[in-house]
Amino acid sequence: MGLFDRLKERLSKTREALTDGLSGLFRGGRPIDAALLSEIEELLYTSDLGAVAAEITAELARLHKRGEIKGAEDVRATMRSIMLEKVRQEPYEVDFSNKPTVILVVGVNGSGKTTSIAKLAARFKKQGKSVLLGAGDTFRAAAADQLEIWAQRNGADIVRQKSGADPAAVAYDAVDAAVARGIDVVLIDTAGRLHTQTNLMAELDKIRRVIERRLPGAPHETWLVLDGTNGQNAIQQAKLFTASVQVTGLIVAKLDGTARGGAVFGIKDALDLPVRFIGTGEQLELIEPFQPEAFVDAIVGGMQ
Ligand SMILES: Nc1nc2c(ncn2[C@@H]2O[C@H](COP(=O)(O)OP(=O)(O)OP(=O)(O)O)[C@@H](O)[C@H]2O)c(=O)[nH]1
Ligand SMILES: [Mg+2]
Repeated sequence: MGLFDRLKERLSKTREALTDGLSGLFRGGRPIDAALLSEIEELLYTSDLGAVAAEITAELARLHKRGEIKGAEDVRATMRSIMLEKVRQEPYEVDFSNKPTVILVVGVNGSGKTTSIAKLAARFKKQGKSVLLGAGDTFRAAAADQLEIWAQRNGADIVRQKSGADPAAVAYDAVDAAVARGIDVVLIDTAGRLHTQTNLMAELDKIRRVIERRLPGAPHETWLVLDGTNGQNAIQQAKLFTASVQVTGLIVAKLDGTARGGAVFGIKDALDLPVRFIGTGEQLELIEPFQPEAFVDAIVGGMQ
């Protein structure tokens, strides 16, 4: 299966909710009028596309007045262009020019940090990079164990300490080991935390400072992992999180399964941060760079 087909397949629930709903509304050659437009708006809301619903409906009404909306295909094309506008961002490739490139991964509890790190490790390995994982979640012993299993499976190195150790010390050791071993990429896991836990937020700051002390300029990226199934809640948490931690990009996990693909639109609307990767399942290979066009096409179908 090609990468785009896989993305389509993983996001099929979101797409089907939308496109099946749309064909349902147009069944029987129903004319386009105010009632139909408001049903389209409703459909967007029920398909978890509330973040683009108002804009799409306003644009449809405007085009309809000018006689430019003839049927479902025109509606879909309008949806596509507004969705694209919403998620547009500069093309991006991970910059591996720093050796090691240090990536710190943060987020609230259970958002998908450790899983995303394992997936990224597998991905970077496949790209020929040597990878070292820093088990900075020393809060739960199980977290480092989980990471160690992933590391073994991926052929990555891991630096861990006993549970309860200072996460900043683990981060320091990880970067130190990566420098000594000539490793390309260091991914540093952290324990889940809420923005209200002041001491834990300060701990993130300490982790950053200690990494920077060992390797000036590092961490080169700090990625905030959001749980795509958490909707408004995830957005609210992310706003508060990014107010106290310097984040360079987002990973939106768990876009598969339920019809939650639309979460990305709300996230892009609310946060002025690029989405770097999306997680579309529990398996190791189910992480993809976020590419606006492919993403929108997977949700609403491509140009015909
Ligand atoms: N369906 C699906 N599940 C995911 C995805 N990413 C992570 N998960 C699941 O989400 C749950 C939490 O993932 P973790 O990676 O442990 O989350 P975490 O942020 O490290 O959690 P804490 O360390 O406890 O804060 C696990 O059951 C994962 O399998 C994804 O893209 N899709
Ligand atoms: Mg974790």
